Amino acid sequence: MMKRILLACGLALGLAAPAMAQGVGAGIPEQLRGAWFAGDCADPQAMLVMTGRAAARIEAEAPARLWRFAAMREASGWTLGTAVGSEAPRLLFRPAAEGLETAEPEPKTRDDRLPGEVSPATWRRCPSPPALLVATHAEGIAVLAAIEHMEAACLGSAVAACTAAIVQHGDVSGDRLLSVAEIARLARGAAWVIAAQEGATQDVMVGALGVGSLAGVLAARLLVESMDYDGDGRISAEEMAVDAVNFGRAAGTAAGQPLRTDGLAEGAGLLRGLVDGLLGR
Ligand SMILES: [Ca+2]
Repeated sequence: MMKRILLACGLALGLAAPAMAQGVGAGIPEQLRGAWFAGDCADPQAMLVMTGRAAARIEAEAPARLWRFAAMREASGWTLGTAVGSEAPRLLFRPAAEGLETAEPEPKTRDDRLPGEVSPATWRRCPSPPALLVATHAEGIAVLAAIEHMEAACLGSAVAACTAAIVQHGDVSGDRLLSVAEIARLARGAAWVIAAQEGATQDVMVGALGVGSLAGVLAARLLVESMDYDGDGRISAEEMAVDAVNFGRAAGTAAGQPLRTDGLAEGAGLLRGLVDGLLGR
């Protein structure tokens, strides 16, 4: 049953548990959020996207980087963000005349010596960034932001509040239900976030989106089929929470025999990448 609840609550990522949100305070200042570009706006060398508590750096050739900040504080005139992950990667950022400056300190640089021997990168706003860049990354960025909202709502909250937040932030059409397409969008966005987290190059990210797209639609269909109790083709927050709300009251029966679960596990496997997380598991 817990697995089911996890599936229900799991339209998030097997990244970090959201328990670390506590260290970022109000997060990245509003005026620094959004997309920034390095170089010429017509053909930028790199894009940096800042959300409430994450930064994603996408480059034409070099591997992508994604910092999901667990802690944020002032350091020598910069904001120092420390991200989740085994190496706790750090990113320094501050407003600058042109827009934004960032620096990625060497892992060995002590906090009291920041920024150390690195030259900062300068970022600017571009009123109309290249359409291909926008088309490739817009959905992933939107889902990254939605996941932050879901994590914030799910942290330490009851399952019903968590599922309500998943529906609220995954719902595109405004009917307060999740359709196959809306769940598939979350899956594609999750594939983007995972690719960025794993340091994929842009080419690889585009490929991952293709694969994620296919797997995402299958996983979304499976999820809808498995939880759409009223048969309207969409999932409500209540449908997601049904087992959790009745948790502890299901006594079961000794009759019958276990059904084959291989296929189920495989289907669930598609969702695994989306699953671990929102309830901090
Ligand atoms: Ca909807």
